[in-house]
Amino acid sequence: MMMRHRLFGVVLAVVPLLLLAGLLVQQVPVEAQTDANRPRKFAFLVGVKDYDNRQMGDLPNAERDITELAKELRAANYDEVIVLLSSGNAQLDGGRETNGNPFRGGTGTKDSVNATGENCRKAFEKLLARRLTKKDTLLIALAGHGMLTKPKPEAMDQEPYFVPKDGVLSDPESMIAINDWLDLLDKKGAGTNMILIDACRNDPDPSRGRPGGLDGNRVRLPKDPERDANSSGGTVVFFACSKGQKAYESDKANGGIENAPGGHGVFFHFVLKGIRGEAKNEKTQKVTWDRLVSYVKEGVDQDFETLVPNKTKHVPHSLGTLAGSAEVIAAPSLLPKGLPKTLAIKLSDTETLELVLVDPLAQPDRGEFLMGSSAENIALIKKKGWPVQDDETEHKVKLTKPYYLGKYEVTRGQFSTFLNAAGEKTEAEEGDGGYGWNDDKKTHEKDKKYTWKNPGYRQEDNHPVVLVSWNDSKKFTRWMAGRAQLQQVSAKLSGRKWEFGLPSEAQWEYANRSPIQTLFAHGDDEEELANYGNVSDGQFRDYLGAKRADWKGIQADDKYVFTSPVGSSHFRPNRFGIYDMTGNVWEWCEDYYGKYDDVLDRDNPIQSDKQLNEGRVLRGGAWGYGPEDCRVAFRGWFTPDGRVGFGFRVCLRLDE
Ligand SMILES: [Ca+2]
Ligand SMILES: [Ca+2]
Repeated sequence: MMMRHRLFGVVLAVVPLLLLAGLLVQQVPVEAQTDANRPRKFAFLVGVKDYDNRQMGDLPNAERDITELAKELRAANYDEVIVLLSSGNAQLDGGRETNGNPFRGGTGTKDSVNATGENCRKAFEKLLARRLTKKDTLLIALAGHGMLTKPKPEAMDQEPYFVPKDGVLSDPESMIAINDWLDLLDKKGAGTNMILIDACRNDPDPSRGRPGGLDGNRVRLPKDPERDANSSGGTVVFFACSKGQKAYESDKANGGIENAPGGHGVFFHFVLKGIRGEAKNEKTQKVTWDRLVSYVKEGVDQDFETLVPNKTKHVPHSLGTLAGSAEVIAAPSLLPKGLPKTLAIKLSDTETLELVLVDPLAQPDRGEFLMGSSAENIALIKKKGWPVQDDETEHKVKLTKPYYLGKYEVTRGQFSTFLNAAGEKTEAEEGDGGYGWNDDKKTHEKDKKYTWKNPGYRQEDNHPVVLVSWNDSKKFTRWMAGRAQLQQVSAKLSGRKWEFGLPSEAQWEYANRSPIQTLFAHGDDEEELANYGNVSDGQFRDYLGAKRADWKGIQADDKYVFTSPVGSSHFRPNRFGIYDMTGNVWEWCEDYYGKYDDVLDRDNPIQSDKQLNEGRVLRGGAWGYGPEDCRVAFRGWFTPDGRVGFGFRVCLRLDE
């Protein structure tokens, strides 16, 4: 366990300190084209999560509904996407503050995070002042509370309102009058106006004694123009529920993205799934309004009980029809294209290697993340009294291709299957052994007797293989490729090109971090590591006895002194369902070790050029290492012939 200084420390010291300023990747927004004859697409989206008026309950998922919708529309090249929110909810953007602006980039948009009534009205008027034409499309989405004015003797006097962040229920002027906006759309709107409203999650003022909030029964659509065969467009509204009903949110609603954090309104969950491809016409690759409406209605009807048990189902209500087949979104391509979530490659009659799909583009951060250690994390590292490394410069990385990572570290049983089948030996076996554990001295030492068969501590076949060099692990992945080919893995991957190897450092870090920017994959508390991975822990401390003066680790007991079986039930998997990325054994990565700045400005970075030396990257820490080395950004390295307590996990890379 004292290897760090010996193996990593010396050469780390010669890595020059990188200058952060030079590494920031500038993202230049793409200017929208301004061809006057081209049909344009606009979106106006409002999500209110926190209300100034405490009388109105917060709606935890209303903003997420809107921000996720905004991402999809931008990805589909809407010309302008205007977003108003009630807060700069940092969690919506991969957990990072972005100067109060939850989006970076996009197409010529500026978001306000302040969805007050005045801001909403001003932004809406400004949009309508842009001389929308008959060819243009405008999509409006409102997620928050809604209300009807107090019932009067003449029931038709009730007016429907959307409640902005600062809405005062007794003052209709402070709110957004849906019918006024429809009048405006009639005069100055686009040719096609599509409106999604989920503003009936509950009545904001329960004392008023009315069930449900806003529904479609008081909405006055613009008069349907006389239509001929060539006409198109119109104005349509789609409400989350029907009269008197309550709409619900669900933490299980993920908008169609597996493992997405948080939840959605049930209505927007299906809207998102629909525009992410579920409601598309396979032939035209478009999601039209009509298809979306029927998809959402059907989805809510079928899955409501699963998403919201023991509540009364709500029925989405659509008003109006569009002439022609107006599209909401064209060519949605965000859901994984038929890629299986897991793959299993048989190595022998008894050994199978399981892989888990990591599809960055299908994640909420769309594959964009900050690799390395933030200033905030460095401050935390210092506060904990751990050494600050100079090779973790924070930088933006974008992963655009799906990949499969081993669900577990490669086991001893799997590795011996390979050696037997391929007639291979490891470098330690052929050469002068490797570093193993001396139980008497309670330290690692180099000796000919140490190989993967004998690391100096007891291992079963389901433990991770150790004392394999980078070269050994590459041989294993080449053999795996042959096995996968025989098992026709290409057919399972829709004929896409693939290759087997080790994960790149970026792929490794993304799979263990997204969308979290904390020190560890689970958070910042090192003692919690005992639930996520096998590290140097209280049990190891006690085992060391007299040697414990040198000990570094967590006080908690993680149940294992040396390696643990892969995927042990003591440890939880990470967000992608992958086990032991933190701790157990160090994992070789494909990259040469070096400065990060050689791979900047590249999507899907991988350091394939030698920098300092032959060293290859190792990640994740191990059973004998303290929490400072098991951080998600920590980078170890060793020469490719190194055989120490290192193991690996395989990666199947797809080329698109
Ligand atoms: Ca341990
Ligand atoms: Ca590991």
